[in-house]
Amino acid sequence: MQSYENELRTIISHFAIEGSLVFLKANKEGHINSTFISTFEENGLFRKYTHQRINNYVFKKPIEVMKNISAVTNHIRSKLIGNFDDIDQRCLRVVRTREGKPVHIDSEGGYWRTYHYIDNVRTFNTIQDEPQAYLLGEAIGNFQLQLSDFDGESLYETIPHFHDMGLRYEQLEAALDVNHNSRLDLVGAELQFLMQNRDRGSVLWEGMKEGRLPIRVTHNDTKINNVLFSPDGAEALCIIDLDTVMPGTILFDTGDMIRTATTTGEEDATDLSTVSCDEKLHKALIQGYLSKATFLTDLERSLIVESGRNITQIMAVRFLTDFLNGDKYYSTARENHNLDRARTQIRLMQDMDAKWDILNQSI
Ligand code: GN1
Ligand code: MG
Repeated sequence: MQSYENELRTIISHFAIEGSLVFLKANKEGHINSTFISTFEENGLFRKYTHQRINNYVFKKPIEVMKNISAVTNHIRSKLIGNFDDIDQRCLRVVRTREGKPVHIDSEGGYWRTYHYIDNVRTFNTIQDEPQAYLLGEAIGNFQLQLSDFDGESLYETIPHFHDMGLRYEQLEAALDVNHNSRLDLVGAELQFLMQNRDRGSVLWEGMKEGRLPIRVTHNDTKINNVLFSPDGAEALCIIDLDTVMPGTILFDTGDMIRTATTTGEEDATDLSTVSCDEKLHKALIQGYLSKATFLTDLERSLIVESGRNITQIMAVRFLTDFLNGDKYYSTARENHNLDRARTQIRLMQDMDAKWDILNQSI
């Protein structure tokens, strides 16, 4: 970060923040955007901010991303006002530029945004126990409930066809031709498994496109570490990473929460024996979710367990695709990082299949 620090300071100076910058550090969480945390001091008071360079390889229209986020956070805030006195712990707050814009464009054309940093919270990469799984489910259900009266039509589709399984398979097929560094040699079993499971994967996207599943406002990235908990872990306070808030089926959100909150291993574990779907966490998670998601249709309810397997599948396909493309999309920290990620997702799918009847008792 050293060499970059001066440029970063210039970028930050464009945002409407009072006081002087006293500390800056990089944050390595997240696979997509580059993130930095600053501390400002003003009259002896310290405040922290999150600065992110929006990845415009992934998000082609960063300004639309920020318009969505402003609209959605304003809506959620309106629900919190009068009910909580710590609203800034429970909803992201955008800091605009000194010209009043949600994004600053730097000299290289990079798109930057700033939020108030939400301090005194904890995140988890795996769930610790059933009460925590319940809290997480409740938080995702509550997020959807808060947005259930929001006009989804007014949102931009920040990544079109994001959860379109058919398209994701086409992208995988195209990546077979790229075959970066002959990586195909390493993925025979994974590819075979994913191809065998291709048809089953279309159920959510097609159900939505064909009008059987209602379109609602969805987060689309409800992985567990996008939920901020209180320091003691006893309360799920805030859902962050609103980049992919778009119209969609709520099953995309139940799916990603199941994928990330019921697994016993890390998303990039290299020891696959650590990866399994914990049926007790699964049940608690879904019960927590259902306690808030009172708006579901019968078909939505009946597909919740399938959604967990489905979103795990789409992530397996996407990670494998990026591996074959030479790691263009997700940040990686080691040679076979995306392959390791694809393998954990496949292992999780297989374990879900093995436990299918038990998992269906969670509803
Ligand atoms: C990416 O931004 P981050 O790291 O929360 C990805 C999600 C995946 C996730 C897998 C815009 O999310 O779709 O589920 O990685 N986001 C985008 O960990 O592609
Ligand atoms: Mg994200």
